[in-house]
Amino acid sequence: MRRLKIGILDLVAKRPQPGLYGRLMNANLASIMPQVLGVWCERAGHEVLYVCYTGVEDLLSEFPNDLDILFIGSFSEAALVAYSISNMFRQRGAITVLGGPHARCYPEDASKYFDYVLGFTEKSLVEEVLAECEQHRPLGRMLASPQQPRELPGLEERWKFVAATLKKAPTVKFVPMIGSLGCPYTCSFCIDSTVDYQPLSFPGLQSDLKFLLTKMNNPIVGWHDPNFGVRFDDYMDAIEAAVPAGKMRHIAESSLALLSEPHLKRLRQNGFQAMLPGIESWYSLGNKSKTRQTGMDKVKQVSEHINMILRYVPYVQTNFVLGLDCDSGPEPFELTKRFLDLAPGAFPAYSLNSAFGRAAPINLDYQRAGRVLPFPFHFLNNNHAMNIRPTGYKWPEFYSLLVDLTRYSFTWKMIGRRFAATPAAIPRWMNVVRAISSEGFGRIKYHTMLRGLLDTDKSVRAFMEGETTELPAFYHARIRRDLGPLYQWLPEGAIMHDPLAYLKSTEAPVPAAPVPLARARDTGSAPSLQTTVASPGVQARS
Ligand code: B12
Ligand code: SF4
Repeated sequence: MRRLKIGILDLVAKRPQPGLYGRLMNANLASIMPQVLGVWCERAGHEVLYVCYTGVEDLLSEFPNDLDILFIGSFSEAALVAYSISNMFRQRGAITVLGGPHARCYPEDASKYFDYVLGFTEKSLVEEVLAECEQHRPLGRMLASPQQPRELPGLEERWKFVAATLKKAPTVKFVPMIGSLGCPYTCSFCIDSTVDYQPLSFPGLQSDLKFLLTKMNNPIVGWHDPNFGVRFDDYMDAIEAAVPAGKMRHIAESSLALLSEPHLKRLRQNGFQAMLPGIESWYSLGNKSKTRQTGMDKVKQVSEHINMILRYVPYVQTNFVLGLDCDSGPEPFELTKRFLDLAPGAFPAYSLNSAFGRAAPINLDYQRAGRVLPFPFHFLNNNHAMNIRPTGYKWPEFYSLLVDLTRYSFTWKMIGRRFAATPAAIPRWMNVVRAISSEGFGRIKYHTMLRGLLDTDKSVRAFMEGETTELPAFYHARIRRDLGPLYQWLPEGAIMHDPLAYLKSTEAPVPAAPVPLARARDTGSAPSLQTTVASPGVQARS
C-alpha cells in the first residue's frame, strides 16, 4: 500500500476563543481514540499529523492542503465544525472519515458529509479503510466493528500525541487513560447500557502507569472508563503494584454505588483527587446510585454519602439530569437546592435531558412519542438545548426553575461555602474558576436569555413546542458566530437533521408530525430496555 499522508483531528471545542475555564481545561478533555488511531496508522507505515483542537488553533491552517485522508473524532456539539472541515478537505482532494460519539449516534446524517463513518472501531477496520481510501459520495460508507476493541495501544506508543496536547494545557494537565470499555449496568439513557463490560489488560495498565512515572512528576491521570472501578480491587491492585504511594494522582467517573467507605480509603491511599458520581434524579435511576429512597430521604442519604466521599477525595462533581419524566413541578429543583445546602463541597453539574440519536434504547421511545426536537447538533451538549420535550413541565416553568437552581448553585455565598467545604487548594480554586466561568455564571446568563426568549420570541417558543421545524433566527445566528470563517464551508442543509433517523432505521411506524405533548404524556414514554436496537444501515465488519 502506498504511504498515505494522514490527518487526525480531535475536536474538543466547537468554537474559537474559549472562556477562562476552556482555556485552562480544554486540552485535558482530549479523547483517547484519535491518539490510538495515530498509533495504528503509524504502525501501518503512514505519515500522521495529529491535532487536538482546543479552540485556540486556526483550523483553516492546521493541516497541509495535500492530505490523502483526514480522520475526525467529534462529539455531536462539534458536528457542524466537523462537517465544514470535511467539506473543505474533500474539495482539496482528501478522503474524510468520521468517528467518535457523533458518528455512533448519528451515522445516517454524518454519511452525507463524510466518505466513511465509523462506529465501534478496531484496528482491522482502520486498516480496511486505509487500504480502500476511496471517495463515497453522495453517501459515505457506514462501517462498524462488531464489538469494542479487545486491546488498545499502550501509553508509551500514544505518548507523542498525549505530550503534544498537554503542551496546550497551561496549568493542570490530565493524562488520558482507560482500563475498561462498556458497563455492566443498564441505565436506559446511556450509550453503554447495551455494551458489555470489558476490562482491558491489567498488566498493560501497570506498564502504562510505570511509563508515565518516567515522563512526569506527580502526574494526574484522567480515567476515561465509562464506569471506573467496576472491578475495583483489580484496578487498585494494578495501581499499587505499579506506583509508589504519593507519586500519582487520579480522576475518575464512578457510580455512587461503588464508592463505599472501604473503597474510598483505598482510593485516597492511591492518590484519587476527584470523583464524578452520578445522582441523576431524586425520583428515579436509583439503580445507578444504589438508593432505594426517593425525594427528601434520598437527598439526606446521598448528601451524607457525598460528604463522606469528600473526607477522602478532595474534589467531587455530582451529576444531575434535569427534566426527566419522573420529575414535575418545583420539587425536584428544590430538593437539589437542599442537597447543595447539605453537601456544599460538591460541584453540581446539571445536564438537560437529551436524546443523542441512536445513543440509547430509550431514545426510540422518545422518538416514537414525537418528543424529540430537531435542535441542530451544535446545541446538543446537555446544556445549550434540551431536545426532549418534558412531560412534567411547560417550557417557561422549566426554564424559570432551571435559572433559579443555577443561580442558587453559583451565588457568591454558595461559591464561598463550596470553597470552605473543599479540603484542598487546587480543587477549591478549580471550583471557583468553574463557577465564575462558562459552567456557572455563563450558564446563568445563557439559561436566563433563553427564558426571556420563550416570552419574547414566538419562533423560539413554537420551535420548542414542536409546532414548527423552522429554525429560529437566534440559533442560526449563534451557529454562524461560533463557526466564524468555517461557516463558509458548512455544507448546504447541514444545519438541520432528521431527529427520527434512528426510529426510521428500525422500520417502526413513524409519527407523521410531532405529537402534542398531552398525548405524549398519556401514552407515556417509559424506559424500555427490551427495545430491539436495529441498525440495518451500518455494516458490521469482522
Ligand atoms: C469519558 C467521557 C468523557 C470524558 C472524556 C471526553 C473525551 N474527549 O473523550 C469527559 C468527562 C471530558 C467528557 C466530556 C463530555 N462528554 Co462525555 N463521555 C465519556 C464517556 C463516559 C466515555 C467515552 C469513552 O472515551 N469511551 C471509550 C472509547 C474508547 O470508546 P467509545 O467512546 O465508544 O469510542 C469507540 C468508537 O466511537 C470509536 N471512536 C471514538 N472516537 C473516535 C475517533 C475517530 C477518529 C474514530 C475513527 C473512531 C473513534 O472507537 C472507539 C472504539 O470502538 C461517554 C459515555 C459512554 N459510556 O461511552 C460520554 C459521552 C461520549 N459524552 C457525552 C457528552 C455529551 C459530553 C459533554 C458534551 C458533556 C458536557 N456537557 O460537558 C462533554 C464534551 C467534552 C468534549 N467536547 O470533548 C456524550 C456524547 C453524545 C454525543 N453524541 O455527542 C456521551 C456518549 C454520554 C452520553 N450523554 O450519552 N466525556
Ligand atoms: S452506570 Fe454509567 S456508564 Fe454504566 S450504564 Fe449507567 S450511566 Fe452508563
